[in-house]
Amino acid sequence: FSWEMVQKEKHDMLHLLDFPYNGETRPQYLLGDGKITSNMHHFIRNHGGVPDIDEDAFELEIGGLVNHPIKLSMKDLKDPSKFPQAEVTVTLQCSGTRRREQIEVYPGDGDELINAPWGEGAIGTAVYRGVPLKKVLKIACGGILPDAKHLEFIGADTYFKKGEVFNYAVSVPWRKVRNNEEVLLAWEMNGEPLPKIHGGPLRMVITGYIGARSCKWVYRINALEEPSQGPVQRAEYLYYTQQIGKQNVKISNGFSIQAMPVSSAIIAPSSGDVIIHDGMIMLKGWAYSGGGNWVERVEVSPDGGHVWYAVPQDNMTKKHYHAWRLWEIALPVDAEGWLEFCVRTWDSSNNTQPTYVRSAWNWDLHVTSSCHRIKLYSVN
Ligand code: MTE
Ligand code: MO
Repeated sequence: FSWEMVQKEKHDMLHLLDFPYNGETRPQYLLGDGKITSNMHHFIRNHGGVPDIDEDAFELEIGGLVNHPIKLSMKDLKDPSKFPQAEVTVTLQCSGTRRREQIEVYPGDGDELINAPWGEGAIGTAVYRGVPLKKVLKIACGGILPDAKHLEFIGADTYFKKGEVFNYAVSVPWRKVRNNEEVLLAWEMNGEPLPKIHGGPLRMVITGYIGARSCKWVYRINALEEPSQGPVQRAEYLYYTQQIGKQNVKISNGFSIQAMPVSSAIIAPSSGDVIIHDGMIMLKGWAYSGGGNWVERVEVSPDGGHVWYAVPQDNMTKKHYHAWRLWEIALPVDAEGWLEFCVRTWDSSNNTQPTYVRSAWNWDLHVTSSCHRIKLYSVN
């Protein structure tokens, strides 16, 4: 898989890393067409190369603690007389979204591959079509065994760590899949065959969880008693308390991040812009909450968080279990000079965001869920 292919398939991304390819969505495409991010501009996050899989020869193997281990071709999976299909609008958010703000506080171990310096565009929303994994396990495998507590997904891509080669492998609790008809084995994205760079021919789509669990190029699923032993599951995507740093960081001190918390960002204007206006400044952005919560309320402040204005519900895309809401608001602003604008969101469980990024800081710099703050120069 070459850089030229990325350029051909994708253009106009913010390129973070050439290999493995990591690209961020530009702000103008985040606020693009309704709530959907186009395939051309959806962010890309890879740990290794992009496998070139022949869909006709491809088989998904399901094993471990299931009643009947089985292999399924794409033709089997796509046969509606075998498995019921579903279409779900899902926001995928990388747990590294807005990491740049944490890097400014303190850069952690500075590993660019694991801790890429994402801004506000490591998030995107697409309509995925596929089959609910729950149905495949029931219909094709006769269900899973009582001891199985986790489902492991193995991707066909490989990457190096400490001199060894690994397949990308992650797991989620079986409970998440059992309770959720919208966790998909997906082959279509926004009405097109799933692009190779997004995991084609087949990927997991795990609603409400960090992007990392939505394994691309999934070719093997195992029902297990314990979480996956793969290094991505065991050693990455861990949340450490704030006392954890270089001296005392060890895997057993972290906990595995699964559901995404409530978060939001101001996408336009950009921090540092000079705004010439007649007493109103227009702000636009996204707001999202994972774990089956939806966004109820978005508030914006023109003075660093003293006075807050609620975004009218009519100025937001509609409520959705698994997708963000895009919002916009014209804020009354009298003051001139540098002003700090910020946004905070409440979700359907009445969760809201930490006030400052310092409270969200953690060694691996995941889940920057604090109020997003930008500086604008106001000329009134
Ligand atoms: N699956 C495989 N096989 N390999 C990967 O590197 N990256 C994960 C996840 N699935 C990854 C993967 C991460 S960290 C994220 S955020 C999402 O894919 C990104 O999905 P996208 O590239 O389609 O936006
Ligand atoms: Mo991610």
